[in-house]
Amino acid sequence: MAEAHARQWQQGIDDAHYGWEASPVSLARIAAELWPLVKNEDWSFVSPQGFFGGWPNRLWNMTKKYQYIGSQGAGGMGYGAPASVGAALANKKYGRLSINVQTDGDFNYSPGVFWTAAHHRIPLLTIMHNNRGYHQEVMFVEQMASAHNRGAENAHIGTKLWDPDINYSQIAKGYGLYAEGPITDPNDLAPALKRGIERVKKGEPVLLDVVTQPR
Ligand SMILES: Cc1ncc(C[n+]2csc(CCOP(=O)(O)OP(=O)(O)O)c2C)c(N)n1
Repeated sequence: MAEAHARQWQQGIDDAHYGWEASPVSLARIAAELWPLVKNEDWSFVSPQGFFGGWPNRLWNMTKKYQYIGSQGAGGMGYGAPASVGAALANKKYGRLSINVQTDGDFNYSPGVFWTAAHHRIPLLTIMHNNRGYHQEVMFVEQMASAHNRGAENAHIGTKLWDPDINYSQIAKGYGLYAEGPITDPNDLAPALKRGIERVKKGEPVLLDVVTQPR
Protein backbone atom coordinates (compact mmCIF):
# COMPACT_ATOMS: atom_id res chain seq x y z
CA MET A 1 0.00 0.00 0.00
CA ALA A 2 2.84 2.36 0.82
CA GLU A 3 4.36 1.71 -2.60
CA ALA A 4 1.02 2.21 -4.36
CA HIS A 5 0.50 5.43 -2.45
CA ALA A 6 3.97 6.71 -3.36
CA ARG A 7 3.34 5.89 -7.02
CA GLN A 8 0.00 7.68 -6.98
CA TRP A 9 1.54 10.70 -5.26
CA GLN A 10 4.32 10.89 -7.88
CA GLN A 11 1.72 10.56 -10.64
CA GLY A 12 -0.06 13.64 -9.28
CA ILE A 13 3.17 15.64 -9.39
CA ASP A 14 3.95 14.40 -12.93
CA ASP A 15 0.42 15.18 -14.15
CA ALA A 16 0.57 18.69 -12.70
CA HIS A 17 3.29 19.55 -15.24
CA TYR A 18 0.87 19.28 -18.18
CA GLY A 19 -0.25 22.69 -19.37
CA TRP A 20 1.90 24.45 -16.74
CA GLU A 21 2.42 27.49 -18.99
CA ALA A 22 -1.06 27.35 -20.50
CA SER A 23 -3.41 30.32 -20.70
CA PRO A 24 -6.22 29.95 -19.60
CA VAL A 25 -4.50 28.81 -16.43
CA SER A 26 -4.36 25.09 -15.57
CA LEU A 27 -6.10 23.97 -12.37
CA ALA A 28 -3.08 21.96 -11.27
CA ARG A 29 -1.01 25.12 -11.44
CA ILE A 30 -3.37 26.92 -9.07
CA ALA A 31 -3.07 24.10 -6.53
CA ALA A 32 0.69 23.80 -7.01
CA GLU A 33 1.31 27.55 -6.67
CA LEU A 34 -0.87 27.70 -3.56
CA TRP A 35 0.75 24.86 -1.66
CA PRO A 36 4.14 26.46 -0.83
CA LEU A 37 2.31 29.62 0.25
CA VAL A 38 -0.07 27.87 2.66
CA LYS A 39 1.74 24.75 3.86
CA ASN A 40 3.21 26.49 6.91
CA GLU A 41 -0.10 28.17 7.76
CA ASP A 42 -3.03 26.68 9.66
CA TRP A 43 -5.07 26.27 6.46
CA SER A 44 -8.50 24.89 5.62
CA PHE A 45 -9.81 24.11 2.12
CA VAL A 46 -13.44 25.15 2.33
CA SER A 47 -14.81 24.24 -1.10
CA PRO A 48 -15.56 20.98 -2.89
CA GLN A 49 -12.73 19.91 -5.22
CA GLY A 50 -14.57 17.65 -7.68
CA PHE A 51 -14.71 20.36 -10.34
CA PHE A 52 -11.16 21.42 -9.44
CA GLY A 53 -9.58 18.16 -10.58
CA GLY A 54 -9.18 16.94 -7.01
CA TRP A 55 -5.81 18.69 -7.03
CA PRO A 56 -5.59 19.54 -3.31
CA ASN A 57 -6.00 15.82 -2.58
CA ARG A 58 -3.33 14.96 -5.11
CA LEU A 59 -0.73 17.60 -4.24
CA TRP A 60 -1.32 18.79 -0.67
CA ASN A 61 -0.53 17.05 2.57
CA MET A 62 -3.90 16.92 4.34
CA THR A 63 -3.55 15.59 7.84
CA LYS A 64 -6.24 17.35 9.90
CA LYS A 65 -9.99 16.82 9.70
CA TYR A 66 -10.73 20.50 9.26
CA GLN A 67 -8.42 20.87 6.28
CA TYR A 68 -11.14 19.82 3.81
CA ILE A 69 -14.86 20.51 3.96
CA GLY A 70 -15.66 17.61 1.61
CA SER A 71 -17.94 17.52 -1.41
CA GLN A 72 -21.54 18.69 -1.67
CA GLY A 73 -24.01 16.63 0.32
CA ALA A 74 -26.16 16.58 -2.81
CA GLY A 75 -25.31 17.81 -6.31
CA GLY A 76 -26.83 21.24 -6.01
CA MET A 77 -25.01 24.12 -7.63
CA GLY A 78 -25.12 27.28 -5.54
CA TYR A 79 -23.89 25.35 -2.52
CA GLY A 80 -20.19 26.13 -2.92
CA ALA A 81 -20.01 29.86 -2.26
CA PRO A 82 -22.28 29.99 0.81
CA ALA A 83 -20.73 26.81 2.23
CA SER A 84 -17.25 28.29 1.94
CA VAL A 85 -18.28 31.53 3.64
CA GLY A 86 -19.95 29.52 6.43
CA ALA A 87 -16.86 27.35 6.88
CA ALA A 88 -14.63 30.43 6.89
CA LEU A 89 -16.83 31.93 9.59
CA ALA A 90 -16.36 28.75 11.65
CA ASN A 91 -12.59 28.92 11.06
CA LYS A 92 -12.35 32.60 11.96
CA LYS A 93 -12.09 32.17 15.70
CA TYR A 94 -9.16 29.77 15.26
CA GLY A 95 -7.31 32.25 13.06
CA ARG A 96 -7.27 29.72 10.21
CA LEU A 97 -6.58 30.57 6.61
CA SER A 98 -9.68 29.51 4.65
CA ILE A 99 -9.28 28.81 0.94
CA ASN A 100 -12.15 28.58 -1.53
CA VAL A 101 -11.66 27.63 -5.18
CA GLN A 102 -14.89 29.00 -6.58
CA THR A 103 -16.42 27.78 -9.83
CA ASP A 104 -18.07 30.55 -11.83
CA GLY A 105 -21.42 28.83 -12.44
CA ASP A 106 -21.83 28.16 -8.73
CA PHE A 107 -20.83 31.76 -7.91
CA ASN A 108 -23.74 33.16 -9.91
CA TYR A 109 -26.41 31.38 -7.86
CA SER A 110 -25.86 33.44 -4.73
CA PRO A 111 -23.03 35.94 -5.16
CA GLY A 112 -24.44 38.18 -2.41
CA VAL A 113 -22.84 35.88 0.14
CA PHE A 114 -19.55 37.68 -0.59
CA TRP A 115 -21.11 40.88 0.72
CA THR A 116 -21.92 38.93 3.88
CA ALA A 117 -18.24 37.94 4.10
CA ALA A 118 -17.19 41.59 3.73
CA HIS A 119 -19.82 42.81 6.19
CA HIS A 120 -18.74 40.36 8.90
CA ARG A 121 -15.01 40.64 8.07
CA ILE A 122 -14.70 36.92 7.44
CA PRO A 123 -11.16 36.01 6.36
CA LEU A 124 -11.47 33.96 3.16
CA LEU A 125 -9.29 33.62 0.09
CA THR A 126 -11.53 32.97 -2.91
CA ILE A 127 -9.85 32.02 -6.17
CA MET A 128 -12.25 32.07 -9.07
CA HIS A 129 -12.06 28.94 -11.22
CA ASN A 130 -13.46 31.02 -14.04
CA ASN A 131 -13.81 28.68 -16.99
CA ARG A 132 -16.50 30.92 -18.41
CA GLY A 133 -19.16 28.27 -18.48
CA TYR A 134 -21.29 25.67 -16.81
CA HIS A 135 -18.71 23.23 -18.05
CA GLN A 136 -20.42 20.14 -16.67
CA GLU A 137 -23.31 21.00 -18.96
CA VAL A 138 -21.04 21.85 -21.92
CA MET A 139 -19.53 18.38 -21.69
CA PHE A 140 -22.90 16.69 -21.34
CA VAL A 141 -24.50 18.49 -24.28
CA GLU A 142 -21.43 17.82 -26.43
CA GLN A 143 -21.61 14.14 -25.55
CA MET A 144 -25.35 13.85 -26.23
CA ALA A 145 -25.19 15.85 -29.46
CA SER A 146 -22.34 13.68 -30.68
CA ALA A 147 -24.18 10.50 -29.69
CA HIS A 148 -27.07 11.65 -31.89
CA ASN A 149 -24.76 12.64 -34.77
CA ARG A 150 -25.90 16.24 -34.58
CA GLY A 151 -22.48 17.82 -34.22
CA ALA A 152 -21.53 19.70 -31.08
CA GLU A 153 -21.20 23.20 -32.52
CA ASN A 154 -24.33 24.42 -30.70
CA ALA A 155 -23.31 22.96 -27.33
CA HIS A 156 -22.36 26.41 -26.06
CA ILE A 157 -25.97 27.62 -26.17
CA GLY A 158 -27.25 28.07 -22.64
CA THR A 159 -24.08 26.55 -21.20
CA LYS A 160 -21.27 29.07 -21.75
CA LEU A 161 -20.88 32.22 -19.67
CA TRP A 162 -19.38 34.53 -22.27
CA ASP A 163 -20.47 37.45 -24.47
CA PRO A 164 -20.06 39.42 -22.31
CA ASP A 165 -17.39 37.84 -20.09
CA ILE A 166 -18.31 38.32 -16.44
CA ASN A 167 -15.91 40.53 -14.49
CA TYR A 168 -15.80 38.85 -11.08
CA SER A 169 -13.25 41.20 -9.52
CA GLN A 170 -15.56 44.13 -10.31
CA ILE A 171 -18.49 42.32 -8.74
CA ALA A 172 -16.42 41.49 -5.66
CA LYS A 173 -15.21 45.10 -5.37
CA GLY A 174 -18.82 46.18 -5.52
CA TYR A 175 -19.53 43.96 -2.53
CA GLY A 176 -16.65 45.59 -0.64
CA LEU A 177 -13.94 42.96 -1.10
CA TYR A 178 -10.35 43.42 -2.14
CA ALA A 179 -10.16 41.78 -5.57
CA GLU A 180 -7.79 41.26 -8.49
CA GLY A 181 -8.18 39.92 -12.00
CA PRO A 182 -9.04 38.64 -14.48
CA ILE A 183 -5.68 36.82 -14.35
CA THR A 184 -4.92 35.10 -17.65
CA ASP A 185 -1.11 34.79 -17.56
CA PRO A 186 -0.12 31.89 -15.27
CA ASN A 187 3.03 33.79 -14.28
CA ASP A 188 0.86 36.49 -12.66
CA LEU A 189 -0.75 33.93 -10.40
CA ALA A 190 1.80 33.43 -7.60
CA PRO A 191 2.33 37.18 -6.90
CA ALA A 192 -1.45 37.70 -6.77
CA LEU A 193 -1.86 34.73 -4.43
CA LYS A 194 0.84 36.15 -2.14
CA ARG A 195 -0.87 39.55 -2.01
CA GLY A 196 -4.24 37.91 -1.42
CA ILE A 197 -2.99 35.69 1.42
CA GLU A 198 -1.35 38.66 3.17
CA ARG A 199 -4.68 40.48 3.18
CA VAL A 200 -6.70 37.47 4.29
CA LYS A 201 -4.28 36.97 7.19
CA LYS A 202 -5.12 40.51 8.28
CA GLY A 203 -8.77 39.45 8.54
CA GLU A 204 -10.60 40.28 5.32
CA PRO A 205 -12.13 38.36 2.41
CA VAL A 206 -10.30 38.54 -0.92
CA LEU A 207 -11.29 37.39 -4.40
CA LEU A 208 -8.84 36.66 -7.21
CA ASP A 209 -10.42 36.07 -10.59
CA VAL A 210 -8.41 33.49 -12.55
CA VAL A 211 -9.43 32.54 -16.08
CA THR A 212 -8.99 28.77 -16.13
CA GLN A 213 -8.95 25.67 -18.27
CA PRO A 214 -12.39 24.01 -18.33
CA ARG A 215 -11.49 21.31 -15.78
C1 LIG B 1 -29.37 23.90 -8.50
C2 LIG B 1 -28.73 23.21 -9.66
N1 LIG B 1 -28.95 23.67 -10.91
C3 LIG B 1 -28.38 23.04 -11.96
C4 LIG B 1 -27.60 21.93 -11.77
C5 LIG B 1 -26.97 21.22 -12.96
N2 LIG B 1 -25.53 21.46 -12.99
C6 LIG B 1 -24.64 20.54 -12.52
S1 LIG B 1 -23.07 21.03 -12.72
C7 LIG B 1 -23.57 22.48 -13.44
C8 LIG B 1 -22.56 23.48 -13.96
C9 LIG B 1 -21.75 24.08 -12.87
O1 LIG B 1 -20.91 25.08 -13.41
P1 LIG B 1 -19.67 25.56 -12.59
O2 LIG B 1 -20.05 25.70 -11.15
O3 LIG B 1 -19.08 26.75 -13.26
O4 LIG B 1 -18.66 24.33 -12.66
P2 LIG B 1 -18.04 23.68 -14.03
O5 LIG B 1 -19.01 22.64 -14.46
O6 LIG B 1 -17.84 24.78 -15.02
O7 LIG B 1 -16.74 23.07 -13.59
C10 LIG B 1 -24.95 22.58 -13.51
C11 LIG B 1 -25.70 23.71 -14.06
C12 LIG B 1 -27.40 21.48 -10.45
N3 LIG B 1 -26.61 20.42 -10.17
N4 LIG B 1 -27.94 22.13 -9.41
